[in-house]
Amino acid sequence: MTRLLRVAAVQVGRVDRSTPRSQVLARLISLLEQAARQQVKLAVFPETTFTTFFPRYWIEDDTEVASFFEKEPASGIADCAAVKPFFDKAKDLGVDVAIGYGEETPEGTRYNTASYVSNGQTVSKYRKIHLPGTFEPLRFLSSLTETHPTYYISGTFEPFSKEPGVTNQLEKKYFQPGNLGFKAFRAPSLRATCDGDKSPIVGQLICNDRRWAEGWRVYGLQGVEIMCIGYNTTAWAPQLWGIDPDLMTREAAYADAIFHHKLVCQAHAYTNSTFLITSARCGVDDGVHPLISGSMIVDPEGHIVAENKTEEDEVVVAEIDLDACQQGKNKTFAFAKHRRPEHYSAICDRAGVVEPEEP
Ligand code: CDT
Repeated sequence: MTRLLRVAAVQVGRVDRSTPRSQVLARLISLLEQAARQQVKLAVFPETTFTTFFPRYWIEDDTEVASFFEKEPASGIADCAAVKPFFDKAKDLGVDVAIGYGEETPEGTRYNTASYVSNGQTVSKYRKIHLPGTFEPLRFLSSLTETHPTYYISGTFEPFSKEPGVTNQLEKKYFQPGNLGFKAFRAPSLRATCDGDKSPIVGQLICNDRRWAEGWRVYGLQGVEIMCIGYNTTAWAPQLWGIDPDLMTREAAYADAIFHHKLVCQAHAYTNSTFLITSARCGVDDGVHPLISGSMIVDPEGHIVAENKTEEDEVVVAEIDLDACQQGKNKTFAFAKHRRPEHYSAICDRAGVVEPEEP
């Protein structure tokens, strides 16, 4: 039996700090229409899709910070006035969407969130758990190593002196860590369109989460078949990646960032026997902040079956057969037969490294 489904990784190009939401929405709606014309039933969009990737900026004015968040009503993001036209269009076209955005709850708590929305209803919501970066701008790093020892490597960095368009990564400042866990869910709307008797099992992660095996495995243990992951990955930020800017060109840094992106995506899709749809916000924001592309669809054997060709808005489409997940789930990664959780306790017991004693 085959369970065929047409899916898309929707890549979104340059969005500046000053780009109005209305302009972004018009582009997203056009991308939805392009996907629907290709009979796509599930379209995955990037992280913080409706705005630029604002955690790169040190912003003191909370009115500006707030402008990057959607005030999400209890009924879900599809009812949020500022972005409703996008979800109305997806509903009209019969396309399920997984999309990332800055969420502000009715109580005022802010998260880096992705919602899976079908027919105008939120089916599942994920809040980013691994928030990378710092609480304070990197130029203050050395003075903060004592107050925030968990997050800083000691030593001094002087990135501002080398790069005028320096990129911060202030997600710890702007977002609370996600509190919804790694919850897989069924997508019943896709059951009718893929030729099978079971609804696909779907999971969501956001950007930096894709580098951590832990979240993937929690989804793998729920039988996930389609992972949806949007991201904003800085293409040139030696102060973040720990690479000496004097030894590395921008081209080499970009290639390395793409290499690591593909390495983790393909490996984790393979070891959890799942398809992956992963979508970039890319381009050079404000003309000075480069983000990698690399939008792609990966199969459960870890192969890339479709990928982006540009650094701009683009719909990357593939027809996938969900039954291809069964080979890995039943053989190499038949978890119930081969896993040994009695030896994995350190993964849950601690966050940091405890080295063995010297003999
Ligand atoms: N958005 C996001 O999570 N970006 C991170 C950058 C890491 S910088 C240390 C990423 O993992 O791509």
